Amino acid sequence: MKDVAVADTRNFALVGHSADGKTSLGEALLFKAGAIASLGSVTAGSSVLTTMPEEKERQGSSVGTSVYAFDWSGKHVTLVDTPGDPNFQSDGQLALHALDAAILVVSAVDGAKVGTERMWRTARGLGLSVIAFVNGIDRERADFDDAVESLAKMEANPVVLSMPGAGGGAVVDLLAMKMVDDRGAREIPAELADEAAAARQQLVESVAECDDALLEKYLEGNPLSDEEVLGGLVAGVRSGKRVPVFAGSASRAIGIEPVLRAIAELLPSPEDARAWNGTDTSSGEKPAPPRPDAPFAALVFKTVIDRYAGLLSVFRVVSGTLHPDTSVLNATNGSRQRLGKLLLLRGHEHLEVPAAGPGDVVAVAKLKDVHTGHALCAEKGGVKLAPIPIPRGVLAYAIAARSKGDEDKLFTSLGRLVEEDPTLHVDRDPNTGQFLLTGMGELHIRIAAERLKRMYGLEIDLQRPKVPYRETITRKVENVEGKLKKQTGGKGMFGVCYLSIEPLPRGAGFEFLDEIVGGAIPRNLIPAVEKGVVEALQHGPLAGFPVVDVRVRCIDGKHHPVDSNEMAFKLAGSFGFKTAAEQARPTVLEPVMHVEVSAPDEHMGDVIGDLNSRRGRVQATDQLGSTSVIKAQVPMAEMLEYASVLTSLTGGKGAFQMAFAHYEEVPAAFRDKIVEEAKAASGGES
Ligand SMILES: Nc1nc2c(ncn2[C@@H]2O[C@H](COP(=O)(O)OP(=O)(O)OP(=O)(O)O)[C@@H](O)[C@H]2O)c(=O)[nH]1
Ligand SMILES: [Mg+2]
Repeated sequence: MKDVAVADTRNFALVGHSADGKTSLGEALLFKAGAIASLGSVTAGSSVLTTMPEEKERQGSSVGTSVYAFDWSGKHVTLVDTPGDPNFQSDGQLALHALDAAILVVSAVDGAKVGTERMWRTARGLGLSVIAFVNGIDRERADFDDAVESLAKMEANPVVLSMPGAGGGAVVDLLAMKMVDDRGAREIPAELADEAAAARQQLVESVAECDDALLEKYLEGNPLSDEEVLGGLVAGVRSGKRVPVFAGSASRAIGIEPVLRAIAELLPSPEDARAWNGTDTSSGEKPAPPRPDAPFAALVFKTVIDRYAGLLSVFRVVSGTLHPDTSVLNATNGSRQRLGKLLLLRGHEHLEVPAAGPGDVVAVAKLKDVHTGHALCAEKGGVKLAPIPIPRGVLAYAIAARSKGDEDKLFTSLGRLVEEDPTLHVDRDPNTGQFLLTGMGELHIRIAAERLKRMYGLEIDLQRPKVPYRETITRKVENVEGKLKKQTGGKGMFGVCYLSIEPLPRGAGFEFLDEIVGGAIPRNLIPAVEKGVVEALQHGPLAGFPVVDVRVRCIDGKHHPVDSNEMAFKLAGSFGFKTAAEQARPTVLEPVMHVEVSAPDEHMGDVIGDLNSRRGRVQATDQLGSTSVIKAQVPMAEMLEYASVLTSLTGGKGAFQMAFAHYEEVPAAFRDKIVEEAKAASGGES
């Protein structure tokens, strides 16, 4: 990296749907590039990209991104393997925000799926160059043409650069017009010659369409030279107008060489890749294209806890050249940072390097106040990049240390885990005092629990996610007395307030109005009444859930010149509200979620039927290629185990996202059940 020019630097992420062969392709690329001596297997746990024990336990299925830097044919390349499972896909999306290109891995058997399309849209949305690898051409039922067609349906404008040959044991490279298999390149066999010639013509035509000058030449009947075809392709890829498609088998390392060449020849260098979001503080303009002699700027897209090195911040240098032992600024939170050694990542191995320039990915250990998503910049400013947005988790589980002695450890260990994975959140439930761990889905939380055990020896129990219910009132109640009168020894406590309460619209929260006239309650003691009411709001009259969407008017009161004090009016306010709320026909509110389900068309009926049975309201259905997207609102209580339901409804081809929408009144039949359960739970605690 020190002596490699920016023009010879490449970085890309391997993205796609779960289990379509991203990690296997990464391994095969490293093997064919000579970066590793033998081809490891994902399933056997011997891939250099399978670094976490949690991955080895799950047949190599990735749960986090892996970074591997290698040199090939004069190019310095950084490969980032990303997970396909929706529980962990956000890790890959963070990486895309920091990289220049993506290789979209598509199954030759199923074609593009929900996860394929999601990552394609993210990559394109960010302006990355994309190439596609149709993987598994050796498999029974593989259909390369169908897979290419599925890419066309999601508007990727595929252009085929290599096609399967010899029953999936070789590919025909349509740029070199050679057949490539285990033993190298050779002439295209006669039985494939016609098919290959037709495919080559399609390729030339598609490339010519990207460039007016080429198109004119082509339409006039002049053949395009190899250089012109390559030039047109480069323009097509870098502008996002074309997605070159390669056929192959990752696990058998077939069809890999043409992909390596495409990385070197078609993917952009950092200088001519995407534009960056941010401001150049010296000019106030958008950042200029990256240069090695410009001020330093970088984006942190990953944080890992390394067994030996401790916390590692992994970042992509956007501009400038960084050396070890340099002070920089965290552009996102303003903190000063002293960076120590620069580490190049090769799976779980680190290699100290003397410098890192535009396009390079390096890690630095033990930074404080630097988190995933943050931007770093030179001490004197320069380019301040916009931070990477962090997706928020949606599902909260109550957690507790299994053994009582571990409770202190729980908090610190969770803190470190959240450092590593910003899509995890820890909160404390104000009602129960329990710790809540929020993540992207059930599997995300379970893997987090496994990591706590492995790294800190801490075992935790997960309880079914808790639904944050609320209470509210449904009618107006006027002039309710709240009174405290007490005589102990010579000293008394006295305070009386009269409250009127009424419902407010959903989401309005709480309002307190002071309507006291004539000093019935002294001015300075009215805030005490409000404090008492706010305290009483924490535990509703029905089931003890917090009360929301209510207006409280304090309309009258009584006081005593000696015995009235803050404590007395606080208690009076609290009693008054409790009495009033009980009379105001209280009810329970539940959170309703915006849910977006994507699934292949043929499962749409089942998915909608199931959502209806979950008290869901379907609001819209959209068509994205052969995928249907269903938008609905569904009570959170009905969605707690939806991930596994959707998997069985769609044979693993569906995906969903959800986010909080609003609170709504629970139907009477459910309300009674919720109240009963809450009472049983609080009875059990005391
Ligand atoms: N027959 C065949 N099997 C393959 C091929 N590529 C990968 N596999 C197998 O498919 C399975 C999944 O491969 P991975 O490389 O782990 O897929 P992935 O996309 O990284 O999966 P996630 O990280 O879980 O999203 C493994 O069992 C591989 O051995 C291929 O070209 N042919
Ligand atoms: Mg993987």
